[in-house]
Amino acid sequence: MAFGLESDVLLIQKALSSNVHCPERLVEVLRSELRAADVVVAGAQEDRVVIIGDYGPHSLFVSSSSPLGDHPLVSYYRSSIELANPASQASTGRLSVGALAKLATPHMRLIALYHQEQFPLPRFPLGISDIAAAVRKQFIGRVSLQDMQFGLTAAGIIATLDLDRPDIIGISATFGQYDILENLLTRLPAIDGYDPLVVIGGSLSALIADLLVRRFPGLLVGKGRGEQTMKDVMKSGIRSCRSTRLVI
Ligand code: B12
Repeated sequence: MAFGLESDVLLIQKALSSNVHCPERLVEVLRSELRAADVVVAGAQEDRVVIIGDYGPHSLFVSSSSPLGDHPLVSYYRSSIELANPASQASTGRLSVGALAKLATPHMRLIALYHQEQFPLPRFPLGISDIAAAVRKQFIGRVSLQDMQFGLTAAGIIATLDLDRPDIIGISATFGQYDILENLLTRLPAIDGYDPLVVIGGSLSALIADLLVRRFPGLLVGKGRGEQTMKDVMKSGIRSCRSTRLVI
């Protein structure tokens, strides 16, 4: 079969299940294994779709659960997608260049802070996990996560931001984490030629929102549930607010 379609679909399905917690790594694996440039992983953990935009003259679509024709991503982009086999979980087809770009950008990085000295026990980063799932279900842009509990320092976070340059940064701050937040927000403007939209949320941010926007001009502070806020931020097209001070 052209391009070993069956074996490529198997490879994608295997990679989907072994990288279920890390869509970023899944993209890397598929880029290297399939020698493809346009690889997009969309949707939340339980219902992902892999799209290989440059699969020969076509695109290749593989869903982790439902038949592609029933997947909400396909309904959302219905005027931009044509599938050869919508009743299956894998199909070749076509996707417009505009839709592919909309699925891949902007890039939002969500960061959960951690202070071992303040709270040494492990915590599930529920705030950023919920926000990531909600944003991923919107099928606009991509989301990556960083949890400081995996041994990251503030300097390490700044270094990866410098490398990855996400368009939007969301930081979740709770009790006892002001010093790390301050550390990050003070270092961020020192990254040369980088002006992301920075949104802060979580219980501590809500409590000190006014102080934060006075101290760090250009910051957006979300005082409520972050799911809708970050979905709106993704859709809004706002990519920098250096001159604003906003609490929403
Ligand atoms: C469960 C819980 C815990 C669990 C955590 C379990 C886990 N995550 O694995 C445990 C028992 C470990 C815990 C510990 C502590 N907790 Co506690 N905890 C809670 C509780 C009851 C729920 C938090 C939760 O998980 N919510 C569900 C998730 C999905 O929501 P969320 O994290 O709040 O995130 C939402 C929003 O905040 C917002 N958001 C979050 N991040 C971001 C980022 C952006 C960019 C945006 C826009 C929005 C946003 O959107 C999210 C989704 O809707 C809250 C009270 C409450 N009802 O909220 C207290 C609460 C968070 N805890 C509190 C405290 C004080 C503590 C401790 C200091 C207690 C202690 N003395 O040891 C420690 C500190 C932990 C730490 N700093 O690491 C305070 C924090 C006060 C403050 N000013 O920050 C709270 C608010 C209780 C209170 N009213 O006093 N806690």
